[in-house]
Amino acid sequence: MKLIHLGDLHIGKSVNDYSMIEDQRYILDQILEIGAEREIDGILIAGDVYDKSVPSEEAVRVFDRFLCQMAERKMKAFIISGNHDSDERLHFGSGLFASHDIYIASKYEGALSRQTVEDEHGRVNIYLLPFVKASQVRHFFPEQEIDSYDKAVRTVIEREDIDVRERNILVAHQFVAGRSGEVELAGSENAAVQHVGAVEKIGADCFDAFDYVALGHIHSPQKVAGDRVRYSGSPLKYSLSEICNEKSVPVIALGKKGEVAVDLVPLKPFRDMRQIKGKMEQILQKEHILSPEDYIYVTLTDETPISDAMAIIRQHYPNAMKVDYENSRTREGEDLDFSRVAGEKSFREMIGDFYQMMYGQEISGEEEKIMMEVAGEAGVADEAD
Ligand SMILES: [Mn+2]
Repeated sequence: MKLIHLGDLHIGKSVNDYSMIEDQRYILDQILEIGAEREIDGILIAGDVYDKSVPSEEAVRVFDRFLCQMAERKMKAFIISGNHDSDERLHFGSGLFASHDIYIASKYEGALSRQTVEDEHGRVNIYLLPFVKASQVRHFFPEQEIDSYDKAVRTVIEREDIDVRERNILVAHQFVAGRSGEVELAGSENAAVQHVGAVEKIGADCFDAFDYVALGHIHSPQKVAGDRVRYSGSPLKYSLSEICNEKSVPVIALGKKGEVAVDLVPLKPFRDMRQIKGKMEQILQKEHILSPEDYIYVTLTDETPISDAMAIIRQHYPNAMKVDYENSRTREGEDLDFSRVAGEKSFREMIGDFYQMMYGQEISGEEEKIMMEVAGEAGVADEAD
């Protein structure tokens, strides 16, 4: 049996004010093509189907089309909610969709939804765990002491009657800490994920009963514990910090019990998100302009700032997202050891040095006076400083 593992689609997301909807429709079509080529039986979607709990009309249309195409191609779908999804809205129609082998679990109701599919090697049980917080699980098991996400997920799994002689898969949307070290964040997860506390981390060993765990929540593709517990990552780059991520879809081939092979199939986006670096003059040379429609992060190495740099760049790269500089001035800034500087200099001297660094000339008496007044009011320096 072959399955595709997806997560963090975030349909409807905008990045730096650019709507990703066209890119998302394109990548979902590509995923269906990969599925058809590899003759997959089903798709696991590990939460964050939508970017917002109230998705836009466009976003709903894109997901509706994806579901219909899966059904048309006789691919089964196993879908859970992520923290970005509304459990009620994602639940809509799920009772009817099940007759087309589209299974959606968007809310934990005291037991996991389990779907069993069969192939020549026997049964495969697919357990669907929608995104849960400790408080939601505590509600169903008031007698248990559930004070962390780890305890919550363990409680949920323990009460399932998992037949470990059969093949078992779990689809979940949680922050799972690997056996060795930390998971690598992509940067486009929401702030809550990035500042996740110990309370929200789940030990990977609670998944020992499963042959494969399809995780969502973290946007960088990675394995968490061996090959069989992994994050598929988002199918597209959703922040500039993901420029170096290579996005892919894991295709899981299940053989006999104990035989799991994961093949990462690279995805080719409609528009890539990438960085270009150089002097303005160079980057605008015709022969250097490749795939101008890409989402571009430009780092200019010109020594003098260029006014309206973004407007100039967008004439050639209409989807340029950000411009910054890397030159002797920014490097000088990096080299400064601020703690040492602060330890030895007065506030007045530091302001003078900073002004010199930014404008390449000495601060005037008038400007210095204003700075000292403001600093005095803010309480960071007194007049005598
Ligand atoms: Mn997400």
